[in-house]
Amino acid sequence: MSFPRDIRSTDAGSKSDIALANAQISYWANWLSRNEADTALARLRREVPFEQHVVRMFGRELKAPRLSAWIGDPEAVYCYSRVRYTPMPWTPLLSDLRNRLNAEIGAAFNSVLVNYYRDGRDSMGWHSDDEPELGPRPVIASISLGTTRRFKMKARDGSARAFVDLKHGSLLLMQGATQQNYLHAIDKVRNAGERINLTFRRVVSSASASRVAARRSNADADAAAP
Ligand SMILES: O=C(O)CCC(=O)C(=O)O
Ligand SMILES: [Mn+2]
Repeated sequence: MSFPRDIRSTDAGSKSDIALANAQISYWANWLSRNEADTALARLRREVPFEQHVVRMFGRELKAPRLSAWIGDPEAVYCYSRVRYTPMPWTPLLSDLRNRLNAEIGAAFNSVLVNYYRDGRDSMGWHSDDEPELGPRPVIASISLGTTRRFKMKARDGSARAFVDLKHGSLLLMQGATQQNYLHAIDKVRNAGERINLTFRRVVSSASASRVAARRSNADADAAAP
């Protein structure tokens, strides 16, 4: 599937900057048209080989409270919760989205973490996308599909909190010092339908990520708690 520019419903006015000190965050509510978003959600559910990643903590193995897939160029190796993930190959749809983002944002994404929240019991604990292999000041482009979920942010120093409700077809772009200064999370909620989130990233080195892996484990320990 391709997304020719002329069938998109996005208008430049739909971009909004989120005013948070020491962060650089923009949001496009309708980055994908309704049709594109519907098609993408249906195809990703069918085409992406989701797995339930295991997170290791305190000598125990727990299942992450969501399904995930790590997809990217062969060199984009990623470490999460002390597990090393070799990327699975791009699907045509994910490759199209990557190319479109790279062209529009001027980024060079080489990978995407696909998360599937089956319902409101699936979640993600507080963390930031600051794995060493993403380098300093990473650019993260997050596309949401399906049920709207609340993306919460809090400053590491406690000085600010904010949230954005990420709707079907939206794009959230985080860059600059955002990951350095803020954590983010998706809480469990009652009665939510399914949702897929894509976070496009650029892995610049496959440095050992044990420091962050430990922090991520703690985040998932919170999220996995009943
Ligand atoms: O589901 C979301 O909107 C956030 C996902 C996320 O933070 C991540 O994949 O690192
Ligand atoms: Mn994240």
